[in-house]
Amino acid sequence: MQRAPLAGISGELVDGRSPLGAMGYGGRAGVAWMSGVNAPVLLPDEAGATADLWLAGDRVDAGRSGGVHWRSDGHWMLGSIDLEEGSEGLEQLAHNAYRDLFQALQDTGCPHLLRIWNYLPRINDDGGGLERYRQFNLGRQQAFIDAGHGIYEGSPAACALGVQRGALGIRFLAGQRAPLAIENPRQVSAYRYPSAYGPRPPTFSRAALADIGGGQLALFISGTASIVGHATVHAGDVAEQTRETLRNLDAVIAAANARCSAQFALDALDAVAYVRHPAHAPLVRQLLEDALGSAAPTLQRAVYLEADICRHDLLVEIEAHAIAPGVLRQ
Ligand code: 3EB
Repeated sequence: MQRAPLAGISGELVDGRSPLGAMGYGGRAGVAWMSGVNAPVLLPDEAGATADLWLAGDRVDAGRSGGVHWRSDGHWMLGSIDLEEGSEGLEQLAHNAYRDLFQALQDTGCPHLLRIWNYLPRINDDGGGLERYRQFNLGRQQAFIDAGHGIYEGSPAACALGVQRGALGIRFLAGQRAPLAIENPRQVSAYRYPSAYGPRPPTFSRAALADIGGGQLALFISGTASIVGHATVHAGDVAEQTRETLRNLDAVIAAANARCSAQFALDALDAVAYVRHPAHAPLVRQLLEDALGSAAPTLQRAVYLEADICRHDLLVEIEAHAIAPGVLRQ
């Protein structure tokens, strides 16, 4: 399996292995980036299935910045944080994690965040009067403010999923140029959610569009769910939630296409579908097939993971990325 690597590449990928690393799921040897994230793979059951993001470079440095382990080729940086929760609580833990994340950006000379994956233990549990996801949002936003980073337009693309147990796990990709942040016209920007969803809103953009060199653009689509405006729609109905999620993905892809010469498409993505209930995975896959056709690359490559979604009434969330030739329209 070979994927278009991000910029600054020289040399071939051999057996799918790159010097910098890969992000993917499926447990194939050499694709360990997301391992340690406690979100079980539900489908497909064949070994080797992944939704990969490959990076490669000439010379790769590895290092640590506080709790962050990173690898960087000088152009791109992949970072990884796993913090066990002690008595400090999730708000403080998230604050610490993101403080170190911003330090890693400085240490590696890759100041711009493109994409963040957040995995929170017991995301929907009560954390002493406030849901744990809302505690996380407090600590995350404060760390952005402390780092002098904006908390509205220009926030990185992200997802935030719940795992049953283990450490707070964060994976991220940074680079040397700021990506173009994309919002979804069907949805209120998450960083403008009203306080009914928590005292501080989440800090992410709906997607990020980045020039990765070599005439290629990368589109990173944040976790996307059955939210219209700021409200959850189709509570309790996984089928309708999946269809609404596909409409949201279509809309954010159209918004991205309006900002570049590339034509990204719903049926040609590397996607990860998270389902709250493992028994729903076959139905979600069937609905993707009904919508996209069985030959669609998105369907062929999709990986289905078990995870809790950041609102208790959401049953499914889909994140994706794609690479296509093109240039940005600023
Ligand atoms: C939503 O649209 C669903 O907190 O980083 C999606 C993507 C969601 C990212 C985050 C949360 C996050 O609000 C949840």
